Amino acid sequence: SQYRVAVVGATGAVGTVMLAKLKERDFPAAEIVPFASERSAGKELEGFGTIRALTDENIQGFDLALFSAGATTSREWAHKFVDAGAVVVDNSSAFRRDPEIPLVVSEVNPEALEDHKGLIANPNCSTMQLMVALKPIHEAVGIDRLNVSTYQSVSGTGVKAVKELEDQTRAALDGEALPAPTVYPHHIAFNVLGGAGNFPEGDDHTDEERKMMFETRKILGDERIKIAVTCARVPVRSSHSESVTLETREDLTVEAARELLANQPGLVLVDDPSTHSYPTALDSAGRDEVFVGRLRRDPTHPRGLQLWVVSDNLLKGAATNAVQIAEVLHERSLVRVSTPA
Ligand code: A2P
Ligand code: 11C
Repeated sequence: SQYRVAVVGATGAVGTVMLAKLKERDFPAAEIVPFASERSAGKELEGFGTIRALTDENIQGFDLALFSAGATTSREWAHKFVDAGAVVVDNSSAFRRDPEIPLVVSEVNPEALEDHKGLIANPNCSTMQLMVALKPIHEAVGIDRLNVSTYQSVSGTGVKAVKELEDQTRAALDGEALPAPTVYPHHIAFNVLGGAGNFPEGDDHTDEERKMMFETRKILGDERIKIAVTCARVPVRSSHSESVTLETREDLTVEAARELLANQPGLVLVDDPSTHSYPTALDSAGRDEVFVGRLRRDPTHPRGLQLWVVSDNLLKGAATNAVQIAEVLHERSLVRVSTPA
C-alpha cells in the first residue's frame, strides 16, 4: 500500500527531520504533506510542496499523521485527524500518560501497537535512548532500581535554544556582554544547568525528570522499578548523554550484560577503556542508533551496573522513532483506525 502522510510541525526541529527520515528510509508514502502554523502556511518547503495550515478541510483523507508541533497543537488537532481516519503518531507530551494510548519505542515494546485506537505516543527523547539500553537487561534479570543523570543538548528544546547557545557563545568569545537568556533561566554557554525542563508548581522535580520516571515504568511494563533522576542541560547542540547506575533483581555478570547489550537491535556498543573508547555526543549526532559504553560493575553493590548511554535526541529520541513506529504499523497492517470485526 501507499499512504497519504501528514507531518504536523514540518518546519520545526523535529518535523524537519521527520520529513527527511520518511524519504531516506523509503517509507511507502504516495504523498507527504507538510503542516505548520499560520505563519508558515503558503510557503514552499523544498521537496515537499506547499506548507498547509491546520483546518478541518485540509486534514481530510490521510492514512497517517506524524505530529511534532507541541502539546497544545496535539491536544487540539490529533483527535481530529483520527476522526478523519488517520493513525496519529504524536511526539508531544500530550498523550503519553494516557493508559489507553500506547507509548512505544520501536525495538522495545512494538507489541503495544497491536491494540492502538488511532493515537500512539512517541516517548520523550531522554527516556527513549534509556529504554533501548535497559530493555535487554530488564527482560533477562529485572531491574530493581535505577539512578540516572542526564546531560541534555539544547536542540531538545527547539531551534530557538540552539540559537541562544550560539549567540551567547559568540558573545563570550568576542569578549562582549552575554545577551540575556530568553529560553533558559540561566546562561547556557559555558555552563551546566542542573534542572532541565520546568518545575511544575510545588514540585521539587522538573517535568523532564517526571517524564523519565513515569515513561520508563510504562514502556517496560513494570511499575515496581524504582527510579531517581536528575536532568541537566549542557551546552551541546545535538545528542543527549546519560550516566546510568542500576541494580538488577537477579545476578548478572558484566560479561553477560555486555552480551545482552551486543544483541539488542538499534544499540551499538562503544566500550574500550584502553583506547578511551566510549560514545560521545559529537560522534553519535546524525546517527539513528543508541550508543552504550563504560559498562562496569558498580563497586558499591553486588548487583549494581553502571553505563553511559548517548543518542541523537532529534533522531532516535524523536523523528527516527516516530518513523520506525510508522514502519511497524505498516509491516503489521495496523495503519487503520477502526478495529476490524
Ligand atoms: P511554524 O514554523 O509555522 O511556527 P520547534 O519544535 O522547533 O519549536 O517547532 C515547532 C513546530 O510546530 C513548527 O513547525 C511550528 O510551525 C509548528 N507549530 C507551532 N504552533 C503551531 C500551531 N498552532 N499550528 C500548527 N503548527 C504549529
Ligand atoms: C528536552 N526532551 O530535551 C525535552 C524536549 O516532552 O517532548 C521534549 C519535550 C517533550 O528539552
